[in-house]
Amino acid sequence: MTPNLLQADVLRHLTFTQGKDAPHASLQDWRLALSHAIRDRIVVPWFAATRRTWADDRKRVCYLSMEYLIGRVLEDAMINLGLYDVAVEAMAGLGLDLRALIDDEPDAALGNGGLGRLAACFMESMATLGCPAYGYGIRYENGLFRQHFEHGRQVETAEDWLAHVDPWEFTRPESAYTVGFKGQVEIRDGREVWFPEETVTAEAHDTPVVGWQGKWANTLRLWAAKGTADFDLARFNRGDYAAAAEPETLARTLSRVLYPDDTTHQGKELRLKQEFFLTSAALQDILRRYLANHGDLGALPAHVAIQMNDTHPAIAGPELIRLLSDVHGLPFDRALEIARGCLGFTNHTLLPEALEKWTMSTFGTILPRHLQIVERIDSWHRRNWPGRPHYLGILKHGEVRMGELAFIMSHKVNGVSALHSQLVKTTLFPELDAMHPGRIVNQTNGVTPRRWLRMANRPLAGLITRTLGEGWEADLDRLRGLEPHVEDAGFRADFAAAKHENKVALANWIGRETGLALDPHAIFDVQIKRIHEYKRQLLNILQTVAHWHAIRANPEAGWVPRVKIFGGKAAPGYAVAKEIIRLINDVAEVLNADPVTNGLLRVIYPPNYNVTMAERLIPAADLSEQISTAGKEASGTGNMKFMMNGAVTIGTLDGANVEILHEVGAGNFFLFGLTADEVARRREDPEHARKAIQASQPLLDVLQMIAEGRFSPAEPERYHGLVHRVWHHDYFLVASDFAAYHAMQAEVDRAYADPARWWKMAALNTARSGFFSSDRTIRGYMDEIWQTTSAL
Ligand code: 26Y
Repeated sequence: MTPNLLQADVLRHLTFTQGKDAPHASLQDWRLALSHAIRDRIVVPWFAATRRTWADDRKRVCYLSMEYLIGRVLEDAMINLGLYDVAVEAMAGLGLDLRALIDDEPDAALGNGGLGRLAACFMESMATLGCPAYGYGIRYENGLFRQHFEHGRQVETAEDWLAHVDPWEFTRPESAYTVGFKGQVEIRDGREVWFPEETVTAEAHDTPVVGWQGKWANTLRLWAAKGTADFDLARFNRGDYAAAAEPETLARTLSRVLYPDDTTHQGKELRLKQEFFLTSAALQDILRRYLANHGDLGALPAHVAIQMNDTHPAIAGPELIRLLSDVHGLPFDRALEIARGCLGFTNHTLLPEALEKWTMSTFGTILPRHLQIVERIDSWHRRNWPGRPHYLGILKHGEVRMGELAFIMSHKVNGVSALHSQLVKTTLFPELDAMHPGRIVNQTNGVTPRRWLRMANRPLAGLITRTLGEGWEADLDRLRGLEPHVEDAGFRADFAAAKHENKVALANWIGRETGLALDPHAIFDVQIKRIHEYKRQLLNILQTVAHWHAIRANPEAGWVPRVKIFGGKAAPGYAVAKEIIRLINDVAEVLNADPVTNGLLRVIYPPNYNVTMAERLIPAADLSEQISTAGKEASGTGNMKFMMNGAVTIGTLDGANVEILHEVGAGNFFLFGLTADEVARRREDPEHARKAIQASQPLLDVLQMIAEGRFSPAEPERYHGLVHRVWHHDYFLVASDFAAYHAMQAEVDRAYADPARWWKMAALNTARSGFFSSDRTIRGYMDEIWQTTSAL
């Protein structure tokens, strides 16, 4: 591919796909034309991969996920195809700046946070590894809401990524399935038959996902909901226009919006319908494809592995049984065994509020046949494991418990970090683990180094290639080869220069966005993730205030300048998280306006954190904040991205931090805080918070200042509730971990003030991050859960 050839392709698409003449083309027209030209190049390996999979009759992975947090596609696709430099030249030849075109693309934000971003990294790694796979999801018209701040408060507005054309998708009106809801079950010819009362059509939209160097491509198949009932022409002719369109409108609500909660399950009917919509369409698609060249459904598990991304698609168990038995005539027990042979379940959270449960009445109304099947699964399980404790079961207290259902219907259940998998065994499913030893396994999460290092951090990626040669992107353990170089002052200077370049770029962007000037020599200290009490942004902001207070008391004490950067959204209904957002913004306003301190400490909270913003922030970070209450963060994946990009972690022994610490070594990680066991014990003391506050003068001062309205002078009592919570309902142990965190932050300052020490730590973080490539994770799933091999 030469720049001239690409240019010709772009002009052809501008003319014949966009229908635009170059002199009248907008930036968006050019972006779409370039995207189509790039997509053409993906189609070649995509077809080849599909043909190969069919020809070899290979086992396929079907990944079922309610969320895919993809971000932008164009740059990633160009990098994986090796066309980035060609594109720079091609577009320059047309008088266009490639960067501007890349920045014109909206983020595909079909996810809330970690779970959705993990699914996106997995899709890329499966394509890189040549693991034949389909990702199944929902084509939400409105992805995760946009966030802006009004007087410091989060305000949500609808996101509309599909308002403009999505150039990456292929619409497949011919691949459509009917999905039913409600209605009755009747016996016909001795078999249960479900007669749904409502039906919708699931229409497939395919996006090819290309792997590193374009050797393989898989499909992300997203379902859009459409009405099945014919448009009511009679009503329309009578002038009843709205009613005529009603069935269509109702159906479309199914793929209208992404639920913006990631921790509180609310039992909403529409959510259950969305989950069934995704799952049923995917399973029908899987069976259709299988039956196209196989007759024996008994061999299904040898040909498809179906992975449930958390419990959200856990209705897959009963639905697969229904399709196999009610539709294809297999006996129930046989159908159950086949389904279990195909299904795997990944758990992503220990928080009880996030575990899905449906009242039997909601469940039975929407999915009457599935409720019967769930009852049979539950009694099958009780029969076969007679020692099962009476309090255990899928159906308990009038509820359907999706965690138990997913567990029982899977041949493997996995957690997402070593600690988390251990806690899944001991706290979430201890009885089921004892009944089914070996079913729970661990697959520590990972992230794709193509997007998160090669693409997001060109300066560092360039240094790595100059030092190690080409090809490390698909063999990340090779980063270990950097280790000997960290003793070399010249290499450390190069490493620091790459970081500095990213910090300057970030400072410029923040300057443009917020008007605030940042000192790129300061420590860039970053906490970006969903806002949640357990993630403890509150601990961070309280410590920031303590630090400010200390600087004010003694401004000439030789402080190391710091920029505190926050990013993240709160679920719209999560009041405490929203108060924390407001507090961060209020504190920022006071601190950034303080002439005594603002050369030494700044607080920045750019609104609307998303994948693209993460790509700007992570490469520029010196310090990665991973400070959750131990035992609460299943894994974390941001922590891995920071490590790869040469940021040092300040963190607790939680989630994958444990493994990061193990890889990087204690000398290169700022560890503090209670362990998961200690957390549990500390909570037993009802006075834990009061004692911790009274033992720490800085914390006492900070809480006092906030309670007095120092950061909310117009409304001094604004944070009384929040401060009261820390004193009296500190479930997440902010107070108990404060002193250790505060002390460790001082240690960070000392380390940063010694450049030889700091840059060695930073470089070792990159050098030892190879384990956290999602390629390693996917290989683990392929070997231990899916029993599939690479087609490459
Ligand atoms: C049912 C609904 C309330 C719900 C929706 C989304 C429940 C949970 C979620 C999302 C959970 C999630 O994102 N969990 C995160 O998964 C990451 C990938 O495994 C982990 O790294 C991270 O620790 C975990 O919080």
